Amino acid sequence: RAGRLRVLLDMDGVLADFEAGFLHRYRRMFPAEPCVPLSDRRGFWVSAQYESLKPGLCEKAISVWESKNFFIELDPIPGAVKAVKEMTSLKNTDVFICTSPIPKFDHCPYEKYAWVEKHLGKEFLEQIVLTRDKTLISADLLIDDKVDISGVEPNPTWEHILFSACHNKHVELTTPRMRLGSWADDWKAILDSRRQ
Ligand code: DGP
Repeated sequence: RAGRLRVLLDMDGVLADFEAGFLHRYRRMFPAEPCVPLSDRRGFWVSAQYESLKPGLCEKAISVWESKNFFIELDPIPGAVKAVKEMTSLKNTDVFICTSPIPKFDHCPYEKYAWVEKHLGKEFLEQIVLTRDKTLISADLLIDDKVDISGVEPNPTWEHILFSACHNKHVELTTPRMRLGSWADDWKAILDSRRQ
């Protein structure tokens, strides 16, 4: 596949709105407990911030994304569906979804496939990569909202583009790392910068 650009897209926080979906369901499940408004979110780990708000909230937070229908009901991030379809139709471009399922497997992996079928279509089921270690997957670009992506491979082939999210907006990136602020930004220019 020489001359082709391979792009990995993270799912939660990049295609599916995990943070808004979490807050909405958490408030429904635990109306008497304090919560973190999205504007106050800091750090990738939702459970850690909730635990520091009040001891015991870590378990409650985890029970939210472990609940049935959590992942399938996530709304798409604005502009994501259109961007993925456009990206897929570009010449010499292979697009994959690279996502880490939670270890509790009752609902999450199934619902992630169902979400992709619902929002991107049956054909896109071929493009899904489920892995807990994204450093193993080779590509030119990985668009992901997690600041630190590490694993057993010390030198992943991809360049990580940080997708902006409520929890990483305030993180200062060491150059030359790149950010994609939203799907309204010029993601095509970022792809083109990696083409030979
Ligand atoms: P990723 O593919 O790297 O975007 O993984 C996202 C998953 O991480 C998502 O399904 C939910 C999970 N996640 C988010 N916050 C927490 C947390 O605080 N604890 C745990 N265990 N998982 C979390």
